[in-house]
Amino acid sequence: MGVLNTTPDSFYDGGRYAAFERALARAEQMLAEGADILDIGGESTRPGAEPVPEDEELRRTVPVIEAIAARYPQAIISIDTTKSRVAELALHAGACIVNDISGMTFDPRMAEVAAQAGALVVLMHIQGTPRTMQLSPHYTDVVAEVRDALRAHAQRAEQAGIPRENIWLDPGIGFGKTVQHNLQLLRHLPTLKSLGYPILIGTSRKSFIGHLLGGLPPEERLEGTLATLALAVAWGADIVRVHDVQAAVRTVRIADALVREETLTTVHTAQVRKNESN
Ligand code: HH2
Repeated sequence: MGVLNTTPDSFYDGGRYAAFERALARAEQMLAEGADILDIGGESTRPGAEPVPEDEELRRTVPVIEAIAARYPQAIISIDTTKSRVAELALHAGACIVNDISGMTFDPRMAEVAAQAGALVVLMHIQGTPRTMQLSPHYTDVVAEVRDALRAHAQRAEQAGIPRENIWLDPGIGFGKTVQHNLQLLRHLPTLKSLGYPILIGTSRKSFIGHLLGGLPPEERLEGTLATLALAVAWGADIVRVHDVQAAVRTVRIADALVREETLTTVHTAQVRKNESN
């Protein structure tokens, strides 16, 4: 899953793809580099970020989704949002996945919108909100608490009419977690896998990598990111959300070949296509 933020302020690609033509060119490049999914976001969720008004998020995302869907019909498009209206219009414009960092808890209509559209959902764990999440993350047992929260998110989604096979889970690396919490969650991915859903991991260029490397900025966190991807795949991750598609594809293909008998990326792509309703 390649990240395409049409925001002015995302922590790594903010401002790079806010212009329409630049966003389209980036989409084309990521597809050429082997991305199966493009995740389009119009609101930064970096620590301390303030919410973006719905109209502005729509303005940033919907025209880009429409244009990508028209120009690259093979692209599988995901909308990275917590707002049901944004999800609804993005699905109408050609997206088929809703990636919700709140696990569909911030907006009470989100599950209904996703269910009605037949969308696949990514349900992520977050402690708090982007504005507050890094102030003082606290868990007694981070792995058990995130597992239980993700199980509850999946159950709520199924009760709202989203079929089990349309649900992916994500522990939310960096979302209300210390460096140690992130490391524990990655190390214990098999515990999250035991819930029985595909697992998505988003470590790309995040601050725990910079921290572990003595304070490197986002621009210098590629190798660290690739190390997390290889191990995440070995520990059971099914989808990785990344800024650097070519490097990530090469890394996970080798990791996959070493630890798995089939390339699950292909399986999931087929699954999303099958579920696609628009
Ligand atoms: N991370 C970010 C945004 N969305 N979605 C999922 N499912 N998992 C993640 O780990 C995840 C996510 C943060 O990264 P980015 O989009 O690059 O930054 P920003 O929130 O500043 O736009």
